[in-house]
Amino acid sequence: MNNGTQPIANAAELKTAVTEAVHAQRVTDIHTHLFSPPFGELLLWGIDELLTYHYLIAEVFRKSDISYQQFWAMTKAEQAELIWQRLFIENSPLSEACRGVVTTLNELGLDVSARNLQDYRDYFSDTSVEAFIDTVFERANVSQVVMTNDPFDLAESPVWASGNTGDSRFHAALRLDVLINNYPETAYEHLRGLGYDVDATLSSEKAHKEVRRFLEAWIQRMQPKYMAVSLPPDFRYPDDGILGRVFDNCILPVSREFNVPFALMIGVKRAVNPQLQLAGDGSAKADLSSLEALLRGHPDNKFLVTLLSRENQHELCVIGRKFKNLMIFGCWWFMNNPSIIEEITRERLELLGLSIIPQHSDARILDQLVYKWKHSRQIIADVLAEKYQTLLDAGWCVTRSEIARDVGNLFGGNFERFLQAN
Ligand code: RAT
Ligand code: ZN
Repeated sequence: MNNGTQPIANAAELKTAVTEAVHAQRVTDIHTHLFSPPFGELLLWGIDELLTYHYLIAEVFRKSDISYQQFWAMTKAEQAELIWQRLFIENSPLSEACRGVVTTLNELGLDVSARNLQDYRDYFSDTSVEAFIDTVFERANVSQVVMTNDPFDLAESPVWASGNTGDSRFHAALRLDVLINNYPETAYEHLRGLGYDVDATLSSEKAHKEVRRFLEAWIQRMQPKYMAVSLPPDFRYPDDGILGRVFDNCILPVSREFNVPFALMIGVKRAVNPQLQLAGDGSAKADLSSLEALLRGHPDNKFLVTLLSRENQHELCVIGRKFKNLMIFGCWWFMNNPSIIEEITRERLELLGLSIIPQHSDARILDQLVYKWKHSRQIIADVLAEKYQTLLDAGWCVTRSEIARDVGNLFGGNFERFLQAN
């Protein structure tokens, strides 16, 4: 009997070994929009939230005559019923976001063949959020998740002020979109209101020092795994505007000093169709020479990067080969579809080997951890099996314990080591 240290003998054994290793591996989910229970209503869960996920809202307008105005005037329950009717009953739920709802309900033990929305609602109303967190983490085989925490969001601040963020499986990420992308409109007044002596264009030494003081205070409070921002495709660096000044004089020095990496999520075109609200964002190809300049100019800073355009993915892998201060992660948002995950994962393994974080969930609704990880695990296992097979074909030996080691690194070890590295 192979106890894990003997070479795997053939293709069938390899396929089973890889699939088992990938499914057995607990995951650190490095980017979600989930919250621990003390954040109250910010933590979304349950069937009506699942059905009104913004990915599904975008889809329902394509299959219904409802106007934007009518839709937004509905209650959440009514919106969920419309989406259920149009996208699951009157059409087969083939899209990835629709399939995700089916997988989730099925994995939770609900009867998806009955197609009875009320039964699903009853299931959730009989469960407490704490119990449901345990159920979901167990089914998804997720050990910890990283939240997205906005220091400018007044709904979050009382929890941070209380010092009690509850469940220790939820970690913080200090999200800086408002500071970087909305400084004149929002961040400036907010900072002044808190007593930070900043100016409107962030031009003085004094203002830079004040923003650093703000960031340091939040790092102490949140103990974030990283700082993060989403950026448009026309993001440029170096930059002589506010973005450049925030990067160079505030975030990058603090990131270095506190050893908290900076995560860049590049390629989002916000509000392409504002009528769709959160569902109205689009994507476009970015100019990655700016990313190269950032990595080259700041070799002592650590960057986590994910991109929204399929066209950028190969170039990003090449950049990864040049800069060890870059950790590539996840298949973000419009990339989080089976055909694209498969392509990107294969591309990354071929160019970067095992030095990547192949996936994050981006779950906005707790239940989604179940399907996002089930779907991704399947694809990652298939691609890995194919890659190990090519090694076997070349005469190399692999053991089950080596596969478990590699999978452990992909699903958590690489992230931890990147955070620890100096
Ligand atoms: O994937 C999403 O749900 C998007 O709406 C965004 O939240 C994106 O992931 C982001 O973090 O900006
Ligand atoms: Zn996100």
